[in-house]
Amino acid sequence: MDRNQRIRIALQKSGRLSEDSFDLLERAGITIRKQSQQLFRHSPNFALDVLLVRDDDIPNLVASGQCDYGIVGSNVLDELCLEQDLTIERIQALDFGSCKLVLAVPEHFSADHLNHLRIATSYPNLLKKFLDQNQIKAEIIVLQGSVEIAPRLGIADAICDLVATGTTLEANHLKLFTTIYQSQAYLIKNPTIITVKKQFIAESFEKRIQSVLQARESKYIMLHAERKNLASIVALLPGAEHPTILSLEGSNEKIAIHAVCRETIFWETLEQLKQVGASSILVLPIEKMMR
Ligand code: PRT
Ligand code: ZN
Repeated sequence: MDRNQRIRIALQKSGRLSEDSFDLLERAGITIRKQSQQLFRHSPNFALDVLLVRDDDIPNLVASGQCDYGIVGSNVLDELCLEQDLTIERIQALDFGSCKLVLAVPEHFSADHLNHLRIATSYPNLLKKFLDQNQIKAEIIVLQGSVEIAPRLGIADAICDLVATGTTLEANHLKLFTTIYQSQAYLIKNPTIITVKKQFIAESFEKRIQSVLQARESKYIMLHAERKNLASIVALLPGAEHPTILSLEGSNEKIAIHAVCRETIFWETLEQLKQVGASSILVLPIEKMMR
């Protein structure tokens, strides 16, 4: 396989981002064999190869040019960027891997500040940035894992760790003090190494990823309404551009409105549409979308 004719992406081998990363490629029509034990896999239907690694290695693999792209949590990326100057472009926030970096304290903790305390974390740079910005003087204890048990072990008074559901905090008798950072997975890229030969493949790859994300958020809505209510109905459609208006057979007043809504359609919106005279409302998922 010619490295100059194919793009290479670094994905997490196994962990919280793996399944969603593979799923994203699959939805973009890029097949990667899942069953294989190989850490390096070629797509048979797109000029893309996948390198499976630990998530912590992804930013450096991209910055060094070993891989053209990567998918990694912004927590890992920003933590590293605070200590190294990395040549990395953030192409796109993906809609998975969401979590928060929080400060948490034991349930019985009653003070309203963290000054002079010991805080355990695997994210010393993000924590230091927050402490400096808020003029908090605390000691940072760096731990690579099991941060949540540090207060019980007497190693720290508080922790700074990632939280998704909050179950782990609760199980360890910790409570949220404050959130310092919001994270999600990002598609990242080395902006300097895509050669002219690979430019076309890279553009096509990015367009497909964008299309998948747009299609996921968007819905196709169809409804009937009286022509006189057209303006108030269109005003309620979230993110709709240029709806299609069709006349209904046998009626001069009634029309059908079809539109692509680029934002989530909530039940509340459907209720409001009914209130302004819409009927026969259908909301359909969009599988693919290219603009
Ligand atoms: O082996 P490798 O180094 O690749 O994996 P890893 O163990 O370092 O990472 P992994 O798979 O745990 O997480 C990969 C990325 O997923 C993180 O860098 C985040 O961007 C994102 N992510 C999303 C999370 C969580 N949600 C999450 N909940 N990363 C970690 N957690 C931890 C959290 O710290 C807590 O200890 O999961 C535990 C459960 O969380 P609760 O709040 O749901 O109980
Ligand atoms: Zn990791």
